[in-house]
Amino acid sequence: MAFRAKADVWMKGPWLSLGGPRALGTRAALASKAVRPFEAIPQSRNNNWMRMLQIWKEQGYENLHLEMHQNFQELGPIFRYDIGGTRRVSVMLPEDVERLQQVETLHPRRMLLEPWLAYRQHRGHKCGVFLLNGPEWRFNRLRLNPDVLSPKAVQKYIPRVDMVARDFSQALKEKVLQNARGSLTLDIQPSIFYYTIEASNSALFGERLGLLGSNPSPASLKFIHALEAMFKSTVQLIFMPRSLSRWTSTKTWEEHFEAWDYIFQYANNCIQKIYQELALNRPEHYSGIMAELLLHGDLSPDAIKANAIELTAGSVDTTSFPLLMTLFELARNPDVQQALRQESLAAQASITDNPQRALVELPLLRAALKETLRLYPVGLILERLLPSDMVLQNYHIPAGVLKNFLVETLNQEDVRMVYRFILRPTTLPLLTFRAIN
Ligand code: 1CA
Repeated sequence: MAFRAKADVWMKGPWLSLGGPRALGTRAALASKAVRPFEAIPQSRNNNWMRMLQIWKEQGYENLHLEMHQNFQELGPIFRYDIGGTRRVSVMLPEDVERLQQVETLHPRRMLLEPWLAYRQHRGHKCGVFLLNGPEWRFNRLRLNPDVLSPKAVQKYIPRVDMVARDFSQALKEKVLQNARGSLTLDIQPSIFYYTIEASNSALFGERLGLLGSNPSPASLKFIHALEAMFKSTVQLIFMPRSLSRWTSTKTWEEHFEAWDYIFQYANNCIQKIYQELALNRPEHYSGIMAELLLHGDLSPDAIKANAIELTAGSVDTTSFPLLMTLFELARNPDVQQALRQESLAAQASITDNPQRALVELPLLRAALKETLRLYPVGLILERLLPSDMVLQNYHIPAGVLKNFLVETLNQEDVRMVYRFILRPTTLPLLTFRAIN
């Protein structure tokens, strides 16, 4: 069952009136009532042990998103449950998320991601921002911002991403034109993975891998498989205490470590090359995020490496699936596709002169990408450990470019999504790319 179809039902939930425009008034009315204790929050019926057994048996938890959805439908906009001895509360209304953000301190804390941490501890590697909490997180984050996330940094690497996007589009066009009917029907997923790896490698390390040609590189193929194995084993391990899983899931731990070993080896290889080149001479031009970080020297080489690994591993699936799903939605919503094409044709000249303008001159494309992320969120949950007690829903919560192509599909059915730490489509209908000018 598709996530989107489910989302439609959500919107019709009777309690959702709370989240409408009258939400503030409703909240004011609620505030006059006595705050109810934590224990009064509706509790998910799912049994902890049964869940662990099921994950162990099925080697995954592919329907987590559907279960969450069902819980919200049955229990309302807030519910609680226990996983591995930790009390958790799930909320989904924007007003509740807003209030959570308001109590956030300079040092927001997330749950520890045990399997990922265990790997790093065991191999003696440092953690990057994704796995850090507290002051250490802030220290790293503040030093990464200027070269990774700031608008100035983004402006610097956009031309590199733009170049890869143009090459990708060109390679696709050549394949389309080789065919007699001027169209190409394929499962585009593997090509998209190569595109995102190529783009990310270019922005991070200033190096082109040449993945857009006709022969896939064995190293990158292995890298993609390792990511897949890492995500799959993550889910098999996160819902069980380590003390238990080390006995019940030895093989899964082995697979998890083996997958990370390859991911680290792959990323290290990229990092080593840039170390050596920077040691030999200082580049005259901008040569990617990593070079900037190393030259600025605000973070230690080990910390830069830890964060570079997260960026390398974290930039593949998180960008590939949204792009894939955007193409799919455009294929089955031809009117929207037409409108996007008009927009990019109008902006073409300006963006060719100045790739940075893509960020401001394509508002419809931007909205389409955001809509894809709403329909098919890569990440299912955003979590925080509460820094202080608070009240939610009147319950007390204690501390703790694609141009010149037409994309078509025969498939109008929704796509089934599965949770493998990232939310991803199981299978995809064939897409047909047709040359239109
Ligand atoms: C973190 C760094 C890394 C790999 C990835 C890819 C998967 C991402 C990771 C990261 C961040 C957290 C995400 C996860 C998919 C689901 C998850 C977005 C970018 C969440 C957690 O080495 O949504 O709430």
